[in-house]
Amino acid sequence: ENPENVILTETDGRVGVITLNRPAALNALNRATMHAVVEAAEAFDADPQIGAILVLGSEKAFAAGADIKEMKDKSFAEMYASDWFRDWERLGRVRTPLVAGVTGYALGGGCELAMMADVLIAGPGTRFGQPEIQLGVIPGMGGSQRLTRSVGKAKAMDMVLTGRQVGGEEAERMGLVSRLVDDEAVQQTAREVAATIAGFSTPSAQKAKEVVAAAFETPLQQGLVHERRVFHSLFATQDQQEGMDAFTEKRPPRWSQR
Ligand code: CO8
Repeated sequence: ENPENVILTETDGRVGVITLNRPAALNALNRATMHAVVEAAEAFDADPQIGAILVLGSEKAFAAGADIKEMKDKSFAEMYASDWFRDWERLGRVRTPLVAGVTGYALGGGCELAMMADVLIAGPGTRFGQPEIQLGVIPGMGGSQRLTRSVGKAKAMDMVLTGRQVGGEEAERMGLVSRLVDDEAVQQTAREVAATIAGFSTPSAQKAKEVVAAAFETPLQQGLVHERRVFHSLFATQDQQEGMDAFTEKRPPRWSQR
């Protein structure tokens, strides 16, 4: 396996696409892959031509977790000193909206990576799970926190304590999935959703992501004030003028985007 190829990147219009590419390991997230995903996402985030980032896996596996073989013989001291998984915090700081097209297994770190997306598209055949308890550990890339915030205690405890896999339909009912489509349509739909987002004004898409994400971090009153201030700030952009002029003139807007 060539560490250069653990992911594939391409641009599709204004969408930056990251495809996990370790088919023989069901896209298990080893350090090289984690690093490559984070670097690619940051590069797209810095690129003014990109308005959304799309993360895809393969038909069989979005990602079957952190790489168990890479971790298995590590000591506590090694895990602690290297702060294993800390790189993912950088993905959380990416301002460009992140869409995931999740097909096949999304287990452990794969489920956690999917939950880092702002919009998650899945199909009935997608399988979400936090099976770490079956390995004598617990989720380590945000599973206990992001899953609980998105589906509540009852479902999160069930998944984290039993390791039970949840299919796409149940996951959608639980609130884990933004849109459930046919399995064969997941990647294409995710591409279209990313293209839609990338077609809007970049400042408003980034600010929309920022304020929704803030709802998980802040008390309501503070979040409402933050939203209002960010809303006000968009009146400093050309795109606000253009969007509202276009509506009034009954024509499509021409975004300056960035
Ligand atoms: N890591 C490494 N290799 C993997 C992983 C993984 N997570 N998942 C699959 N593979 C490998 C298999 O070992 C196999 O390799 P080989 O051909 O060399 O034997 C290859 O991928 C194909 O897999 P299978 O033959 O097992 O395929 P099946 O279709 O039979 O089964 C499953 C698919 C059900 C997805 C099965 O592979 C499986 O159960 N995988 C592991 C799922 C799992 O437990 N994931 C959680 C990992 S732990 C984690 O993500 C977070 C840990 C947090 C630790 C906190 C530290 C701070």
